[in-house]
Amino acid sequence: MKSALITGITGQDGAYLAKFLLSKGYRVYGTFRRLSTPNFWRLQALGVFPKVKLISMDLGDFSSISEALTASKPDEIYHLAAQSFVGASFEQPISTSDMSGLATTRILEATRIHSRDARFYQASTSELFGGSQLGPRSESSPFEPQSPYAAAKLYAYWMTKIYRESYGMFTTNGILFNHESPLRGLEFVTRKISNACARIGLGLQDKIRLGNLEARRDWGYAPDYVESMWMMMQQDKADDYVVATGVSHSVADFVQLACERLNIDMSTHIRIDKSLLRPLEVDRLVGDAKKAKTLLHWEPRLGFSDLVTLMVEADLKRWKDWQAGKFFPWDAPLYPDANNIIVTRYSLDR
Ligand code: NAP
Ligand code: G4F
Repeated sequence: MKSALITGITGQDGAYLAKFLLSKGYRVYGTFRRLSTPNFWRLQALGVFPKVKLISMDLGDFSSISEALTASKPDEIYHLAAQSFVGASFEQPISTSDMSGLATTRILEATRIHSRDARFYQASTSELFGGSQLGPRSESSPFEPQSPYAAAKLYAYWMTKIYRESYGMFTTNGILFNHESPLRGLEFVTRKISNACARIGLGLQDKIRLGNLEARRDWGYAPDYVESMWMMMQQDKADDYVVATGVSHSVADFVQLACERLNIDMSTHIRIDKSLLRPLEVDRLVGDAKKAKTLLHWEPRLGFSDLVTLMVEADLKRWKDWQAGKFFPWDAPLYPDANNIIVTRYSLDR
């Protein structure tokens, strides 16, 4: 039986990947960090919580990373843990550089020392491309990071390649474009919209405050994307792959479809909040996943319209079940009203 170690198993991708690897017969270990309140709701929602082995680890702590490797003796390491929110990276640029950048070197170094034969996956991102180019981005497109998050991830991308080329280790970069699901964190725009629309539809909320409605992203479905991670790790030779649907939509498109699904009048409920505009924006991102399609035989299964419907319906069902007094693993009732969160970096600078 193969063993896999997933850093960041409590996140969106970590939970879906755990479920996928269990279905493939892996023994799955996952790292979590100590919080004042445990955060295992995604693993519980997918029904895999009792099936994974959990190891406490913090990305800033080399000894805990080493212990995670020696305790799990992994054949495959999926390094997903990071400060993953671009917006927060402007508010916390120094810790983001550490957790989304330098931490990858801590894990690569611990892997070189303790698990040199293990295969290593780095959660790279379409944010590396940044910039203002119009066309689809592939593995050979130039990088032009536009946020502390993207700069940190670019460093991690290069370190992953450097360990491959210096030490002959199997290290791979999955350059994944945005992927979403009902398990997406509530601060990301898609889930913010699906959750707010569900609440508006039920009369629990009146307005959604958003930033740049014109930004365009290539949005796919997270369960499809975690499969590509595993496919990269099964190749004879380590390499880097772009994973994307090849189609981009604007934030306004997402809002419009979500509102249509629930018969909500978009103009009545949407408000633009300038404090949510980023100091530097990536206006549009669309990917060219030809290499992944040809060599990995990976294909996205769920399209944009079905993704919006799936997310809106999932959040609507949750709020209805909650109103009916049902108890189930879920994040939204514990989340503060977005209006109560001050976006310091942006509002102070404007
Ligand atoms: P996510 O839901 O935000 O999950 C991030 C994970 O990292 C969580 O388990 C989190 O733990 C953990 N983490 C954060 N800081 C940590 C620390 N200091 N020590 C230990 N663990 C820490 O992100 P995701 O959407 O699943 O994304 C997974 C990875 O792919 C990230 O590296 C992200 O940058 C990258 N990526 C994501 C996308 C996308 O569209 N989703 C696209 C490209 C790349 P808590 O649960 O305790 O917060
Ligand atoms: O949902 P977002 O916060 O995702 P973003 O910045 O594209 O980053 C996500 O995808 C990356 C892959 O490309 C990952 F690497 C990263 O970890 C993360 O998963 O924002 C999407 C777009 C942005 O242009 C943002 O400015 O939506 C725009 N937007 C407009 N109003 C908003 C809002 N974003 C958020 N979060 N909240 C808003 O109210």
